[in-house]
Amino acid sequence: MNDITDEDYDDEEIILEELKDDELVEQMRDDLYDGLKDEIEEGTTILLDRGWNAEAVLNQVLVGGMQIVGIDFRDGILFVPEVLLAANAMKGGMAILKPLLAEGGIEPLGKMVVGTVKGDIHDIGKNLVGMMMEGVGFQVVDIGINNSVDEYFSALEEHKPDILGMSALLTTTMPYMKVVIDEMVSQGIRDDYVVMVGGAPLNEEFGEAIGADAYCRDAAHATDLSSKLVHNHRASRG
Ligand code: B1M
Repeated sequence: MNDITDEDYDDEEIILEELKDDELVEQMRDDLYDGLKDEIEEGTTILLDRGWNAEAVLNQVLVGGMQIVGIDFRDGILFVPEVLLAANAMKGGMAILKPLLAEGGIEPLGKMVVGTVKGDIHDIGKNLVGMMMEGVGFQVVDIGINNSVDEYFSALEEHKPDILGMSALLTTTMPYMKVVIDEMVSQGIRDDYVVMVGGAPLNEEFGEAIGADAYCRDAAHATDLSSKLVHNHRASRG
């Protein structure tokens, strides 16, 4: 007689360590979707132990998984509480990857103040940009979310960075980037900084229209551009 019931199957525990790499990646994407932070941390550690590099774990597992969450959020399949749990799980994995992504840097190439604009609390992309910038050797001052013009200006005054980085994920908050840049122009400080902007709803035309030096479609693009922009900016100022 077979004593195994449906409940036994439901309760069957998945041992992440026993999965092959491709199965583990699939499982971690499911776990991210379900907001299981402990499992994401464990899976991240397993992949690193198996020789995966931090960027591959970040892009193939965490960012890839978050894209699926984004699509289902857009389509009304997931709601804010579930997305928050997924974001929290992603942050757990990112915290493990952060020191490894930062290892690439030798001496600071420059300094960046980065923050999400007023009215906007999305910070995963901004955090990722900060981590990747640290990874290529920039010193990063992260001023968090929901930043007003005054808060950006205080940070510029205090930290005197080469780059001001602004992030926005909402079509309703992205215009605030122009408010900040316009105020920089009025105060005569616009040319003291390289201004980089990014976030899912932005594009190249928007970046140009608001007077930013660069629109960055993703964190890798931000790191690619930043050294060149800072170099040119310093050269132009003698
Ligand atoms: Co929000 N949300 N959300 N959300 N959320 C979006 C952005 C949305 C597109 C979802 C959707 O409908 N498909 C939609 C915006 C629609 C629009 O404006 N057109 C949306 C909405 C509507 C909302 C709320 C209004 C929902 C509500 O309450 N009804 C609300 C707004 C709250 C507020 O900010 N005032 C809200 C809330 C939330 C959560 C709190 C639940 C959570 C945020 C958690 C957190 O960040 N701590 C959340 C999330 C997670 C998302 C999605 C699903 C994922 C965003 C993300 O983290 N992506 C998002 C859907 C989506 O984008 N697919 C969505 C992963 C991240 C790595 O990518 O942030 O694009 P991203 O960053 C990239 C690039 O854009 C770029 O590099 C990064 C890395 O490669 N980049 C920069 C970003 N900033 C940069 C700065 C740079 C350079 C590059 O230089 C300085």
